[in-house]
Amino acid sequence: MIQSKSFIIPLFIILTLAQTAFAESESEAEAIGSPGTASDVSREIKVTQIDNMFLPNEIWVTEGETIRFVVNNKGERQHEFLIGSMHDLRKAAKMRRNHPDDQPASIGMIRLQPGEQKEIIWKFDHAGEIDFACPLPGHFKGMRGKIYVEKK
Ligand SMILES: [Cu+2]
Repeated sequence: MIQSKSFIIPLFIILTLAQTAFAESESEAEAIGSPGTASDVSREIKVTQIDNMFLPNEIWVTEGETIRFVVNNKGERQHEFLIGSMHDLRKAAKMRRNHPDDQPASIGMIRLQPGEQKEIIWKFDHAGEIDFACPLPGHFKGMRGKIYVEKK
């Protein structure tokens, strides 16, 4: 009896911890929002890329808004625009450092050549702070920005 109890309790703790970890990663994914559809766009925001900075690098939106980001690369280098949690952005930056020849494609990411303009539509479901960056090697430190999602 005592033996089975001492087995069940640690198992319970492990399951609880696993559940908490899952819930956290799920809420983090939810918090950054998701790709939006053109028909839901409520506002357009222009973002300019230079070598190596975003203008603006602080953006305010309201919870529930779907934004069309019109991104212009006015620099002389290739840049990316990637929306995500700081954890995701760091991971992307590390990947690009380690595999510079890969052509990564992911949700919430666009890559622009000098002079190019591209769009990305994003829906902000939850209030909070979301990061964006250019994760390319040598750019990541300076090319960062924040999106503040304010409560409705
Ligand atoms: Cu860049």
